[in-house]
Amino acid sequence: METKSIVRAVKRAGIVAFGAAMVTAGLAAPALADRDGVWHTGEFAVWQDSGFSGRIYDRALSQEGNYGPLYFVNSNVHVGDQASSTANGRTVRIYAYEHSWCGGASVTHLPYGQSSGSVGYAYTTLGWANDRLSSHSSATSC
Ligand SMILES: [Ca+2]
Repeated sequence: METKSIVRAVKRAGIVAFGAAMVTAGLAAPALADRDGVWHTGEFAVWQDSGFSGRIYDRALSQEGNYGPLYFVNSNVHVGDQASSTANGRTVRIYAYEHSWCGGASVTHLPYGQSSGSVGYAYTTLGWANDRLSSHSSATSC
């Protein structure tokens, strides 16, 4: 518990540092607003419906180990096994998993804006993973 809190604090600090670096470089800072119902640069988001529509869960974390207890923003609908489209606004590769805690098969999301062949940073439909995603991480384990 304590370790997870520290990890989260470190990740938040990293996000702030990233924003400050962008401002310093003279680039637009990401309009980051965690779980405000709008996907922003820096956030990994899942939508309940395909085409990036319907309820959303937008979060500036590289890892959510268990979608089970999470709710889409401003709703009483759980995120687990409900996602139909996804987008990675983070600067790291994110894997979205079939099961909680990085279990089962995964869908690779390249860093924001990147694509290579059939692999991209965003998916308007999820194919086999439709209504089956339960966690995500920048690592291959949670
Ligand atoms: Ca947001």
